[in-house]
Amino acid sequence: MAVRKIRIWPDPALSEKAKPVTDVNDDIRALIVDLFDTMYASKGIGLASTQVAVPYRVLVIDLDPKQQAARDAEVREELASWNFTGPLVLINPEIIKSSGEIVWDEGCLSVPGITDEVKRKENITVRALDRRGNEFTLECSGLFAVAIQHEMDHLNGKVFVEYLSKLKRDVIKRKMLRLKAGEEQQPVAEAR
Ligand code: QAP
Ligand code: CO
Repeated sequence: MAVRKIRIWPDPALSEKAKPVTDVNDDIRALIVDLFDTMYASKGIGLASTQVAVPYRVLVIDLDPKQQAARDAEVREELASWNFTGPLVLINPEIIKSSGEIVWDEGCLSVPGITDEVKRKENITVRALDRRGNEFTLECSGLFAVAIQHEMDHLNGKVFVEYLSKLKRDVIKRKMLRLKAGEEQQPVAEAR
C-alpha cells in the first residue's frame, strides 16, 4: 500500500500511450491498491495509471469516496441512475457502444484547482478485465460514463485540457508550471 506521486500537467508521462496488460498478476493487483490509495488520499473520484507514470491500461473509479450513499437517499438514487454500484477497476477497457451527448464540468488530479466543461458520450457500454483477469461488460451513464471516458483518455495520453481553447490551455499551463516551481522550492527554516 502506497500513495504514489501524481504527475501534474504538462508532464511527458501524461502523454504516454499506456500498454495493454497481458497478465493480471500480483504486480498489477499491487498497482491497483496503490491507485486507490493515491486517489483517496487526494480526494479524487477517478485515477488512471498514466497519472502516476505507470504506462499500463489500468484505471480506478469511485464516484462516492466519502460513502455519502449510505446516509443520503438522493445521492444513492443518483449513483444508481448512472448504474454505479461501488469502487471499480477497469483493465484494458474498451468502449463497445455509446450514445447521446453530455457536457460536464470536469476536473483532474493532474490539473489541480482547474475545472472546465467537456462534451462526452452520455451512455456507454464498456468491456474490460477485472482485478482477477475476468472479462465483464458494463453499461453506464451520466457522471459514471464521463469518468470512464476521462480516465480512458489518460490511458491514451490525453488530458481534458486538450479539449479547451489554446488560450485557456495556455493560461492553465502557466498556472501549473508556477505551481510545480513552487512545489520544488525547499522550505527554508530560517529565512534571512
Ligand atoms: C476525473 O477527477 C473526472 O482540481 C476525476 O483541486 C472529473 O477526481 C471524472 C480533484 C470530472 C468525471 C468528472 C480535482 C481534486 C479531483 C481538483 C478527479 C482538485 C482536487 C478530480
Ligand atoms: Co484526470
